[in-house]
Amino acid sequence: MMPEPRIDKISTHSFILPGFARAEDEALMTAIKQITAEAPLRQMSTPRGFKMAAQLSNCGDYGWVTDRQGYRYQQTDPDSGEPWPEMPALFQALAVRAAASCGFDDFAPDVCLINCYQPRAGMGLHQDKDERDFSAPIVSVSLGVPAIFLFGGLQRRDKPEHYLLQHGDVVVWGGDDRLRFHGIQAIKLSHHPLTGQYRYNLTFRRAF
Ligand code: MD3
Ligand code: FE
Repeated sequence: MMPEPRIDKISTHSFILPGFARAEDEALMTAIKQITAEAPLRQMSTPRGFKMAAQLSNCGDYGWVTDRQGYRYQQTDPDSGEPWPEMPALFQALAVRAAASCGFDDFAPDVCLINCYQPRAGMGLHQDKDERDFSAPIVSVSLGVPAIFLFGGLQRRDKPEHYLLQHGDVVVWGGDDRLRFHGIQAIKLSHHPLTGQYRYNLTFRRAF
């Protein structure tokens, strides 16, 4: 029998699905390798001129980018001028299934941002607010070495809760939680058989 998928509700409209993507881990990593061969992972600069710790790339109709001009979504890779690689059907189906299992029907992601964290890399507290409307949820898939994610409130000063995200875990958040501050603590040095010392995170969004 298929195991019943577990859903940990961490807030009104936020959910952790432990191991939800595990059965597809090798196919997901193979696709990540193909995408990043076309659109390489790179450390982008923030508008203030700092390099982000995580390396990133995208697939889908749009990609999230940052440089001296600001944060935005665009249809082309700024390094090559080429369109971002297509979002694999496997990615799309996983994100839609995860969203639906948390009550978000008809999720139609047009972006998959790929983050790659090396040991000691993290991501400071921020909101995801570059999307045109906030009615769609966001789905995140964690692969490789574990990370502690910081789940804050709607104000930067709200004290964040800590959750461990492990290989294959999926997080879905939307509705009242869509604009919560969140971040990733610096990754500890460890090893995962599929990813080595790295953590990969896929975030599926509806940008436009
Ligand atoms: C947001 N990425 O790319 S996703 C990002 O793991 C980003 O790479 C992180 O934040 C990463 O913008 C975090 C996981 C996550 C989990 C719970 C949240 C994001 C959340 C709850 C509320 C808002
Ligand atoms: Fe974010």
